[in-house]
Amino acid sequence: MSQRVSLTQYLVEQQREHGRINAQLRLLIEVVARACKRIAIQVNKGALGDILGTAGSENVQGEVQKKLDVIANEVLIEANEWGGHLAAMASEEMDTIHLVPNRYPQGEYLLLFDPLDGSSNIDVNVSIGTIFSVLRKPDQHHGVAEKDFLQPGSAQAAAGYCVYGPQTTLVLTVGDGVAMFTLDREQGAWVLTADQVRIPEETKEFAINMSNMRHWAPPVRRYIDECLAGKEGPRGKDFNMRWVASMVADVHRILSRGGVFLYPWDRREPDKPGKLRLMYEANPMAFLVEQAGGAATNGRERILALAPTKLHERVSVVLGSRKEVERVTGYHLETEPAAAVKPAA
Ligand code: AHM
Ligand code: MG
Repeated sequence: MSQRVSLTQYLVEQQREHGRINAQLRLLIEVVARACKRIAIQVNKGALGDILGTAGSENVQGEVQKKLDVIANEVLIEANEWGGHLAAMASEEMDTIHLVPNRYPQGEYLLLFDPLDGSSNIDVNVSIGTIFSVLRKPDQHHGVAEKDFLQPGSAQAAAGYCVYGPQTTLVLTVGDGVAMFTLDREQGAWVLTADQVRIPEETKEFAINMSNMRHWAPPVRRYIDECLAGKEGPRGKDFNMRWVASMVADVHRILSRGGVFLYPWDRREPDKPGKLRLMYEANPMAFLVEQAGGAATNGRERILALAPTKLHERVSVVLGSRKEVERVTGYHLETEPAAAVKPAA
């Protein structure tokens, strides 16, 4: 049997041999991975634990919080407060940033997360996940303010997600390609099971919530219509469709076998640029996808190049196999800007 590489060994090598990360970032990633293990244990309890159903509260986006949203958020905060690697955290489930308490040393990093992505799937036993993004604290002053988080995705020091599915898998980039680690439950260890993951350039599989079709902008409608036309249509091939309604699971499939994922702006809420959040959903996924040779845009511009203006800012998302993303983006660029992608709101 070939030698197993643990997450710790992978990170030590990234630090020692490639000089990609420092000790604080290594600790940060290990702590996030440990928190994901704890969340996985809660997820697996299902109806046997007190984790299903709603928490009776709403988050800053006005969405009803599930018990597991709240539990996962608390697990990530508790795990990350005391290690000395962080200055502050931000989460989908918290209105404002969470500063590391004064009693602990302040680190040089900022952590953002969607503690439990795909919340609508919790109670129906479908894959869900945790998404995270790591930024460096700008060092011009001592404290941390929300504006310190408003850095473009290209500034991320690391990003990843953990998918709680048939297997529990942690997917990570520190800017040196994408590595996947599977949780060995008997050992309680993350084991490297894929490295330098590549997304095929072309695909025959798309992911979009088709029920919103009547609300889409023309470029999205055109792209999907052409896919649906199959062999007889302009694409000359049949396409398959998948939609898990957990971005982690849809992106995981795309990293594993290719495909394109779209959550575009649509006319249901015309003043919002999209459903997904830039800082802790689109940016980390875009970093991973680009590191795997794919592409990610908001329909017009590279997601990683967008300058955020708000912590909970929303964005249109098109990501996955490079040639498909280029095609969708090209269709948008051919149309009037206002009809294609709404500006940040
Ligand atoms: P969440 O973070 O509140 O769970 O919402 C994000 C999720 C994504 O994981 C998924 O791609 C999308 O919302 C599904 O939306 P829809 O309900 O329109 O299918
Ligand atoms: Mg989410």
